[in-house]
Amino acid sequence: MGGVKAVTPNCDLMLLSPTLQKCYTYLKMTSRSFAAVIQSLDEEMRHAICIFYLVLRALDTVEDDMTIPVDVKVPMLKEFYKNLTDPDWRFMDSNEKDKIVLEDFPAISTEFRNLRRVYQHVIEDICKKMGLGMTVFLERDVDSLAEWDEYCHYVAGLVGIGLSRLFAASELEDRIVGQDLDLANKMGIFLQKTNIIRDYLEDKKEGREFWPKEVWSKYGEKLSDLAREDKREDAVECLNELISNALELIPDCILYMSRLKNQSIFNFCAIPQVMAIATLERCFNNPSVFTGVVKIRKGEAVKMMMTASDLEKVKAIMYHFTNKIEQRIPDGPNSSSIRSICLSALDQCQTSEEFITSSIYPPLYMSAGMMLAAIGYQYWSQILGFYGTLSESSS
Ligand code: IN0
Repeated sequence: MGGVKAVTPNCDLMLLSPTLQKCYTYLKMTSRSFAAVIQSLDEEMRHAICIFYLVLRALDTVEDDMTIPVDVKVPMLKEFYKNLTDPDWRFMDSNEKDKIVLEDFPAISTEFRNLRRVYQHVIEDICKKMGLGMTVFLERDVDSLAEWDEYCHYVAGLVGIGLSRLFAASELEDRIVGQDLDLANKMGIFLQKTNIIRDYLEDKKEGREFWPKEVWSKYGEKLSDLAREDKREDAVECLNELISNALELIPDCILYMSRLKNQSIFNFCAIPQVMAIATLERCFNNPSVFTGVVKIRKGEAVKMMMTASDLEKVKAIMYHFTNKIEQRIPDGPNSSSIRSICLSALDQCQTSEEFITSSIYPPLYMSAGMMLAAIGYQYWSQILGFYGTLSESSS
């Protein structure tokens, strides 16, 4: 039951220093379900990634805060990495939901300085590059697809690069994992493109635009036009084109994951990836993206987290959702290019019979009972406890 072990934290919080305990408390407050996945990482990696996650969350909270004037925000982002070595730096003027990580940044920076030097170097370097990169897009829109990749590189690709260097530095993974920066970057870009696609409406409400103009300008005068009722058909065509752009990354993400040897690192990487493909499948050809929130159901999410425990199973999940997309491609100007992208992804997801989707994804009416019988109530209650806050909107 690799999947079950995967989400069962195996560290005793009470044994940690008070500041580290605070860090794990903030982790749970900010990342909800993902905190359990971080806590189940092997000892060697766990604290470094917890701190990395919180530092990134702090940086992201500054970037997101529309109440900070741009002339204040730009130097704050550029110099953010310096806060890691300043025991006193904190920021009390944020109104964002995760402001706690800025208000009690000294707890995080204290634990940062307790990490091994190699880990500190990686985290500091990524912070420096990300802070600088974020400022580029405060003053510039995402126009071309190349710029879409560039923006996603700054906010998520760099995370993939940093994580991969941490994995390699821990020696739990081969050096190649920390050296192949292109693949590490793509892991992050895949997650971020999925977020941007899913969050169209939420970002629109907050006056933020992350869909690339090169694509949406084919379907409307302004990006916000895509939310208009009379534009639904164009909007969905645009949505599908962006989803197919994200799907192009699947083969490289699989290649990245195929290099991972450590079970806890594999789970940590695979869980967000399978969530992303499920989210893309939900969004594909779905006009609800322009009218409300599209999220995967809690039951579905839990099932995937438990299943994403080895490469064959991850491939089977990817196959399952890409196949569902492929079956739903509507006729239109992009249908043949979307189809060929799906087919290349499906090709990379070929796996042995025993893992094909019908066994991983039995019909809904059977799955609950089968899963309960298979793994027992004890595990379910534990996992559902951790993931109890996931996607309240459904299931
Ligand atoms: C992440 C990534 C993440 C995890 C594992 C490997 C990665 C490789 C490359 C890039 C990112 C990788 O995963 C988290 C997942 C997460 O936070 N999920 C949320 C759900 C949600 O929709 O927000 C949850 O509460 O479960 C992630 O999304 N990001 C992230 C941030 C820091 C770190 Cl250390 C790892 C954010 C982002 C922007 C995609 C990089």
